[in-house]
Amino acid sequence: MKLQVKKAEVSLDDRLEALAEAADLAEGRLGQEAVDHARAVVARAGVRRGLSVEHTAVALAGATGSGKSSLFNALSGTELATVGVTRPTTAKAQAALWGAGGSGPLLDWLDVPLRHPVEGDATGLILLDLPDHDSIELSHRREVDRLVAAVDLLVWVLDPQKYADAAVHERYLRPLARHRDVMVVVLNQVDRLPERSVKRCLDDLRGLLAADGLEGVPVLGVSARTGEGVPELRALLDREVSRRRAWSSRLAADVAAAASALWSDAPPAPGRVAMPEVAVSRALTRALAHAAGVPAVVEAVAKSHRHRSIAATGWPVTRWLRRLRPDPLRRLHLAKGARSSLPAATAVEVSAVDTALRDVGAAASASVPEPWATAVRHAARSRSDELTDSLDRTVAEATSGRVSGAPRWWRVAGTVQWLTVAAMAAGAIWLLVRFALDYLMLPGLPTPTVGRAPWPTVLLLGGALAGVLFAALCRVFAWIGGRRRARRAAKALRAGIEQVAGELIVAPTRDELARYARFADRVAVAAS
Ligand SMILES: Nc1nc2c(ncn2[C@@H]2O[C@H](COP(=O)(O)OP(=O)(O)OP(=O)(O)O)[C@@H](O)[C@H]2O)c(=O)[nH]1
Ligand SMILES: [Mg+2]
Repeated sequence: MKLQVKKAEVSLDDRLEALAEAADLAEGRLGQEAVDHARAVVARAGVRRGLSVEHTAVALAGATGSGKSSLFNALSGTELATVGVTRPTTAKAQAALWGAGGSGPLLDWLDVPLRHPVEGDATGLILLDLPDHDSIELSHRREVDRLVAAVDLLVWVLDPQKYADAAVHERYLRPLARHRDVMVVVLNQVDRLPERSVKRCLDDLRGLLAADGLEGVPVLGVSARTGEGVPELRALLDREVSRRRAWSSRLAADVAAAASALWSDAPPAPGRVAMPEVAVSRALTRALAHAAGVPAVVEAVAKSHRHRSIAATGWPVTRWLRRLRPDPLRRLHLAKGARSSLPAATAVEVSAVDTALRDVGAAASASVPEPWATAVRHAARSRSDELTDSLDRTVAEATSGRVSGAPRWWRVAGTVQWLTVAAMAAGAIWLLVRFALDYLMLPGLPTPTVGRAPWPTVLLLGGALAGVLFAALCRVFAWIGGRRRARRAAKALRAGIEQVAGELIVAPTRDELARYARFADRVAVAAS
């Protein structure tokens, strides 16, 4: 994949900052080793740039007997390094310094106490003779690894017998593929090869290096014994040292390598990460609503309205019976903070929520590579244990106030009902008075009639009939009103549930996606 960020545009500072942020963003998402490595690179870079940038630390690294110490002596024109026949010979690194002034802290940091200023131009070259990387001594290998990770320029000293050894290619050269700008490979002991084989050997070595991802790395044939190729190598090193860029190229290569370790595959170009829209789906709202007992609550809202409507507008003769029954909504105990009497979500409801959560995670992570996709899926359910309480609270809030609030027509209808009772009572009393007078054989009162029906009878029966019929009419209105209230309650509940889902499910998912997008952007900048 081609990177959009051009090398020249991003400074080392910016890349280090990007790597540090990428490591922080990757914490807990990616392997801890890669995260720690990135942080170590940032820390090491911080130290190296604070030390002498006038000096370039060049290490001669290679297998035992390849001739590192011999080459060290040949390059420095000294006999400082011990060249031995017993293997391994060099146990501790030592340094030859061309222009020692100010190099102390750098060599302290490199932890190389053996230092030898040499005659010649004060170029700023610090040449290090390393122990053998393939040593039987663990301390040698440690010393090599430490310095290979820290120096500014690496010279790999190979020899005709062992230049193809897997050890150096697999352990060092291939992992350092990003460091090709700060690497030189020499084939030492070419004096031991017949002249016609030298070129073939060098070509073979170049082929192996290309397979390591190190195409274009300078490859020189030299002989520490005869001095062949040594001036060329020295000139190449002097050129690099005079540019005073090896230290920053090395750090840039470290940053790039650490960034690609954070991103196991090739990083995408910044801004290219497709961010899916995460929203509260209908399926999710429905699943949460069912789990929270919304259908039961909505039904109770309708029933409660009808219950109270009948209690207020029903036939007064029988409606007191209604008052003995509890309000269906109050019976659910939905008050805030209290434990409601709603039945707990069934297994089917719980698994429906689970499926809906998984769907949200799957949709959000579809275009995200692993292991970030797993992190996004986890984020979708990271707060799911808060769902039950939050939904209970939302249901309580959305239904509070729905038990009170009587429509004005209830009072009018109630008054009308009392008028029918009053008519009934008047008729009854009138009839009773008539009955009493009759019983006492007193002269009766005149009884006016409506058509042929006497008034007291009309009042009694008419009142009763009117009351019952009016109560029936009120029931129709109560039913309609109940339905309307239930609809309103359902809407409020849905809005509340959508809010809970937004807060507890969608927001953490979006946050994780944003974190991933920022990470991808930072890694691309660091790896550029
Ligand atoms: N013929 C030939 N022999 C060489 C050359 N360079 C080194 N040698 C010999 O190879 C042997 C090992 O050389 P050293 O310089 O000690 O090798 P080294 O890489 O420092 O070895 P360690 O310190 O054990 O890692 C010595 O006997 C050298 O004389 C060369 O260019 N040609
Ligand atoms: Mg040696």
